[in-house]
Amino acid sequence: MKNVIELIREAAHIMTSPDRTAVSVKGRSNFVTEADVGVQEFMRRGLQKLYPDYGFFSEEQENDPDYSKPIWILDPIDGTANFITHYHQSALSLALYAEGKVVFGAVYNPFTDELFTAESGKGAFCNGEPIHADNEVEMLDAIIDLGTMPYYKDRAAEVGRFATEIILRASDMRRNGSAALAMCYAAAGRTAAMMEGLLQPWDYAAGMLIAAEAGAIVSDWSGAPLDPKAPSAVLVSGEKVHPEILKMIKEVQNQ
Ligand code: 2AM
Ligand code: CA
Repeated sequence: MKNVIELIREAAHIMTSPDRTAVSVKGRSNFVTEADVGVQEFMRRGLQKLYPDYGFFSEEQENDPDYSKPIWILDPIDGTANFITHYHQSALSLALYAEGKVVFGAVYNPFTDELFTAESGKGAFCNGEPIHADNEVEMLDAIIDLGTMPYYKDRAAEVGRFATEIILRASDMRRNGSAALAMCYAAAGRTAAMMEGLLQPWDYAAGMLIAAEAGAIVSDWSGAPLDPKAPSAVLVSGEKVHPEILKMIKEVQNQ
């Protein structure tokens, strides 16, 4: 996948070049910039050249995915709101889905120059160094990244209840703003877990492989495995906190 990594790094220049943050709005708290489209088109053309037979599924285009052959799943910029405000927590997220599972994932933040990668069965890496989830941390000491689903305002009160319970039961809460990076940070043990109530395949397809290969537990909010073909709630966590977080989710949803 060396050629794909090179392509990703090249595409990410579009994110770091000035004057690319011109915004159009897809919905409330849901943005798209010139750079989103620029990165997508660069990747689409590049991947098409390298792998002419593979499909291409991406956030900023109409999709009619055919999962019977290998297909790329791209979020050209995950963390677009961060991108617009120069918060520097935004990443290109690319997964390859083949024969029923994600076989390759890469999440690249050009602002920190951190590249998270995984191939199935071969471990997970940040800039070539192996990463591991924190499978020892207990709930009391856990730092948990809670995605706030800002585009689903009807779920704001639920997010508030989760924030309260995280602060009470764990050590503290974080909110990165890029789901893909939040998954990689949990994969690298920088947080004990990340959770968000509804994400799209392009948000989590790469992160789910990176996290699993780093030894994290990856599931939806009922504890079931994730299916990268469909929108889902996402939980990535260390082993010890996983049952505690599933219990918290059940309790908050029954409140
Ligand atoms: P984006 O920056 O690519 O839009 C923020 O909580 C996280 O949710 C980000 O990773 C963001 O990705 C993603 N997101 C934004 N809009 C979304 C939507 N309508 N459905 C699901 N996820 C979304
Ligand atoms: Ca995006």
